[in-house]
Amino acid sequence: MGTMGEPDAVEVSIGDDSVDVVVVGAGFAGLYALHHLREKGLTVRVFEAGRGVGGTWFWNRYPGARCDVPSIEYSYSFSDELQQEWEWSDIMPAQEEIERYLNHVADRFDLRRDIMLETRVMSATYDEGQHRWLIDTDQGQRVSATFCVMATGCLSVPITPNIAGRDSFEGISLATNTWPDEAPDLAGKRIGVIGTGSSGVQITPELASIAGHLYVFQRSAAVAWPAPRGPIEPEVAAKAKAEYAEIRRLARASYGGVGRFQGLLGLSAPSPERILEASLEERMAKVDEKGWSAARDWIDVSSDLEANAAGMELYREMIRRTVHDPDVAEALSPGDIPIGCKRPVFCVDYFESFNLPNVSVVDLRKGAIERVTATGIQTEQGHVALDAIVYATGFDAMTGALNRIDISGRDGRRLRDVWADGVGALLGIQIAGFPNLFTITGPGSPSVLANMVVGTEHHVEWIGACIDHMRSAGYTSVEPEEMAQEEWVTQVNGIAANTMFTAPNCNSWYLGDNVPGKPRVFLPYAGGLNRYIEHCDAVVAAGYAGFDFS
Ligand code: NA7
Repeated sequence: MGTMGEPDAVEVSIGDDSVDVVVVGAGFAGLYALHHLREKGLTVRVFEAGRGVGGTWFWNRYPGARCDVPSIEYSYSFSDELQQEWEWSDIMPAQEEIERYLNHVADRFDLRRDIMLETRVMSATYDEGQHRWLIDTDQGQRVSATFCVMATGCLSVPITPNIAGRDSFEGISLATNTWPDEAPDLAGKRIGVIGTGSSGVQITPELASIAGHLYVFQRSAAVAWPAPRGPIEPEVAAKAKAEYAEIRRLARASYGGVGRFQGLLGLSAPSPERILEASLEERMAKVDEKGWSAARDWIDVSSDLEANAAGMELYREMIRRTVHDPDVAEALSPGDIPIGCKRPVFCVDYFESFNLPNVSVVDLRKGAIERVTATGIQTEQGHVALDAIVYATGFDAMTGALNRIDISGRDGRRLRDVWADGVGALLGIQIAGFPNLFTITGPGSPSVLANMVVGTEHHVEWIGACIDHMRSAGYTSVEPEEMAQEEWVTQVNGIAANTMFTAPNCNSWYLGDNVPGKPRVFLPYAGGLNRYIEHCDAVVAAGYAGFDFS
């Protein structure tokens, strides 16, 4: 195997320009789709824009990049040999380890011969007469396929914030989501990080350890939960290998696709106590006992806004206990957004970084960024002179990667236009009007609310079974019935309506708030991976109810 990002040269079988399946993307989803569908005897071609396989784990190679799901659970289940032979070293895997794992998978299952790297799919057009998709790439290829599987990822389109003067900066500009293989040396430099989502929070301690001075430009204070890190104990790894079947079963039977190791995420069920019935002393006693997780350890925090605000006060108390300077603690404290609105961030040494003399927070709630200058960042509060700016500003989530491709379905309808009026997909797997096009972890599926590996494996297997069904019954095309899709979208919206995800004061990338002009709708299915899988199984048992075959 090659080193990170440099796979050995392989012969790619460009072969025939007509295949059974085109898969777009070679991350977790695309690699498994290739393997699984190839095992069924289908011819598969994968196109991947990156220089290497790995998707998210290829692009996000910034210092500190790490998964927030335990490694033992953030791994493929489809091959027992693979899970027995692979050794995870860290409890929560770092980017480098996951990228190495995915390169191993590509080699072990001989996947590379069907993957065209550095090839971006520009358009996908359904030829109704032929019942085939025509896929065009930026390298000038045109391939026709019976099925098109979009394994394009949920967080794969970086956002370039529209900050005036961005290009005028004369120092080093970097982005976490497109971090170069060989980044310039930042040691001793004055560095500004913009953004305090997972990426900004993860890179902060790393940059703090090398910067002359680090300025963290914070628009919304992160709700970041210190989480366990470090090596996996050998006994834990050995036990996991012996019990993988049960670990996988529990994952699919859980809300978030993490079963056995839920405790590591602080996702265990809260105590049955209600914070609104507890005295201040009782609340503080819980902070003394449970630390950060005290804020969430009440049954009513996730369902009642007043209780949620009381939980947030305990969270702020933990910040005050961790950050020495009271003004800095106040600056790092979330305002009135609810716990559970934005995606939780897991962190190590994030708050502690602000106790270092070379780290400052620039609280943009007191005055926004006005522009980037040649020498730094001008905010309404003043100018900060910088040698480097790191953008940790996020992604056009869920729909961005699909809308970036010019997808035309039946009757020439374009996905971008269809979704401009409202995003719809049945089960997050297929879209009405786009026959034989499958989306892996698309909008309306649990996707980013659950362990992505479990979600992608489930979708790939569902798609494989659907194709088997079509082949055995002699069908040439499948697509959702409009009515069934509408009902599913209504169900997805209804579930989200009763959660903190859509509470007042909540803005998040789940809702598309971070992309100017994006329709505001909660995109993932919030009913739990377990319930979702049960629903998908019921659809199949009812003869693919809601799907139209011809
Ligand atoms: P996120 O979670 O979308 O975070 C982006 C951050 O950047 C967030 O704090 C934003 O503030 C901030 N942001 C974005 N644009 C600006 C501008 N123009 N000015 C100031 N601040 C800005 O992206 P990540 O890459 O950290 O994480 C994405 C997911 O990847 C994560 O949830 C994990 O699932 C893995 P805001 O909150 O919008 O006020």
